[in-house]
Amino acid sequence: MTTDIIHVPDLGGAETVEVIELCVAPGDTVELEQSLIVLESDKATMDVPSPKAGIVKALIVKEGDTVIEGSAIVELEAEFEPVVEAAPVFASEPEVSPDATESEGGITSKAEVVSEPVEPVMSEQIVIVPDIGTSDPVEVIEITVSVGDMLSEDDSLVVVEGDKATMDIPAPFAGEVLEILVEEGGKVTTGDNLARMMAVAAPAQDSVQAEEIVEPSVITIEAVTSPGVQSDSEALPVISEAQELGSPGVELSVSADIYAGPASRTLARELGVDLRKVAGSGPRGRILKEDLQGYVKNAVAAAESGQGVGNGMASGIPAVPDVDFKKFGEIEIIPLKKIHKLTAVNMQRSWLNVPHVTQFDEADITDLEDFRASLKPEAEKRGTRLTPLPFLLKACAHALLANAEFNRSITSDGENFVQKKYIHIGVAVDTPKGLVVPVIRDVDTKGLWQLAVEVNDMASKARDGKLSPAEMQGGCFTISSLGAIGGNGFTPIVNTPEVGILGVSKSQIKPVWNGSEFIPRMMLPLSVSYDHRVVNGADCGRFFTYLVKELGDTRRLAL
Ligand code: CAO
Repeated sequence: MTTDIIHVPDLGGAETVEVIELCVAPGDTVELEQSLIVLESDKATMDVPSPKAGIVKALIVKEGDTVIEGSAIVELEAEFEPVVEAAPVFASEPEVSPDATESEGGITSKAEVVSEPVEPVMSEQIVIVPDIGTSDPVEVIEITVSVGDMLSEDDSLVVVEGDKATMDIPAPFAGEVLEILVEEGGKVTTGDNLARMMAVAAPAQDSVQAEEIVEPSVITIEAVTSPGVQSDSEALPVISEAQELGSPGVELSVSADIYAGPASRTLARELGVDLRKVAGSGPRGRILKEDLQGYVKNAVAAAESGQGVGNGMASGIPAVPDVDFKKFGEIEIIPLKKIHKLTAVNMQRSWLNVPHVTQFDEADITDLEDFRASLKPEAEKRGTRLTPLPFLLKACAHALLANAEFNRSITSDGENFVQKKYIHIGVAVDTPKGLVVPVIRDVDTKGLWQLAVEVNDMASKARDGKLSPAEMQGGCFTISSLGAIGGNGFTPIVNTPEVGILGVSKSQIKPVWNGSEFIPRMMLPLSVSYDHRVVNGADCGRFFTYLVKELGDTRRLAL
């Protein structure tokens, strides 16, 4: 037995990465190459496999930590002498001696029978688009790697989307990405060049030559199913064509736009869980092992209580029946994009878990609008736009500071409130791809001009699809403004685990009674939805009255 410290291996170009999942706990027995932790950079997710079998003595990192190549991650009591000092994340398998036999101690392992680490053979390869089951060009909707990334075999290279399906094209071998030969938004078809890679292969298995063109061996295809058409062959032409062609490399598998790491996928296979039905609670909706465990727990509870698993969330709510709409007229099937699916999951999760109440009020923003109009020339000079939104952000920050119960979250076990001492506010942005919520940080410490610049920057980045996950995390409260679009009021859904959300509708001039006469005032209709487990109607009344007062007196916003 030896005690070893396992370090973060070569990160393939990434400088810092986040620990997003711990796959083991102290006391766990791990096998060679079993995942220890999962790391995520802004470009890729990678498992760190154990370079040896043994028992985990201690975890040196925790979820959310940022690490670099060489950082210590796990203390491991190895069962036997290591084969390699630290297995790289995407290393090829160590060579196994052909005459490997069971040892006297009864332990059979690759580690025992190999005496020397094997130098990988490198060869340059062009990866081409495999048989995608259709002759129509498909769109590259996501490039999941960057030049310099080290990939394992089957790691996703790009995601392509045809009319009826989304496909993940994985690396056909482990190696380094040297060049990406396609662009996001570009069209490709079977046989097109996709990427240039430096393949890493163990000599014994190495059957490819430099510059040889190889096809990815596996592609995963998501069947797009829709109500009433699951049994209709027309609905799945990509898959059925591929199957008819007998394409050996095509494997119907878990959807490419299911965001889950290898450890969760393995567990899902073991448990027989369809990952499409599991809501991910990790960053960017990533499905964690806990999500799978929760799903199975709920499914068992629902089955035992005789309830259905109607909507796939084990809620016991009867499922909406499938309808064959074709019976009633012409239809078109439009597959949901990943962002729509994530929004749907988040909305449903909040709607089902959070007891929502919505209250309404109006703010008199006549003076605010006069002040804003007077600042327009300066805004132009500064090269920015000053809409009502920065004022709303500032007013919400003040209302949150004065009503701290709105700046809380409730823990999932219902035992504690988490009181936040910072004021980060999300702004819902409507983009051509769907709804996203960038978060403006420390709103209470910023002036109107800075907020205007940040809102405009965030909204542009959101529309260009350039927001990083970090820029969409950490919100305490959200503003959803439909003011530029119209409407008198709406009931926004809380962006859980936040407690409240402000809905902003279109301002208009209304007659307001001042005690002796009606006078025209610019009134802004507002709604606040909140989690009734955390705050009650009186709390919201106080929060809302405070907010409306702030908006009615711009001098207060300067305080
Ligand atoms: N009443 C009247 N006019 C309003 C207004 C309101 N409440 N809010 C904004 N406006 C005006 C602005 O002042 C601007 O006009 P001027 O240039 O003359 O000043 C115009 O409407 C356009 O504003 P905008 O929409 O470009 O900018 P914004 O700061 O108000 O909003 C953003 C930015 C990102 C919030 C918005 O573009 C957006 O995406 N809104 C949709 C959010 C959404 O979809 N929410 C629903 C989520 S739940 O499905």
